[in-house]
Amino acid sequence: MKRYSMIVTAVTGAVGVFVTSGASATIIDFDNLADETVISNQYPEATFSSSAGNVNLAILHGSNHTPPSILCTGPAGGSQTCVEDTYIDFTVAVTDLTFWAIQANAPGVTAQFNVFENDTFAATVDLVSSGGNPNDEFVDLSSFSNVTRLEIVNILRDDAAESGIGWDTFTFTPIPEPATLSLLVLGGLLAIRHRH
Ligand SMILES: [Ca+2]
Ligand SMILES: [Ca+2]
Repeated sequence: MKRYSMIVTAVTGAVGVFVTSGASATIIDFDNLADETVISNQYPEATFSSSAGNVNLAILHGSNHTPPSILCTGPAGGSQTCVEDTYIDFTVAVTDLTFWAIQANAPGVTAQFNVFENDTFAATVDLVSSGGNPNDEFVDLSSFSNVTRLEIVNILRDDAAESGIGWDTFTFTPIPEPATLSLLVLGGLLAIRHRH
């Protein structure tokens, strides 16, 4: 009896730590990166990539949301254009995903988001911009759960009306991993056994 009690205490204690850390929101704002740094694997929660020959860059922009840096894309080794794809692979599936589209100046659908849940394509969501200058748009993908990948694609290529779109302040909550949930179940079983 005494041993079970100790195990239950240890297991529930560990689960408590995991659940607490898993439930808190993560914010990736690029503000710790020097101007024109290639964004790839600097953040343990997510890996950034782009289409062949292109990269994601942290650039100084004076973001209204988390200044001073935003994410902007462009050809590897070249200057930023902010019209290439951004792919984000989350280390642990996430929920409550939101972020900002920076300087979405042209009205209408000016980019699209391919959302993957549990490594499977779930839906394409349009960025519908109200347009104007300046104009940032809040992107709310919190209706999706277990998001493992986000693709930002089809950014409007119109130098006069749009001139690219940047991205900033990716906010999300990692979902506790299956190993943690197993611990939770184990803790529950031990607790039941303990009561008997
Ligand atoms: Ca920022
Ligand atoms: Ca723009």
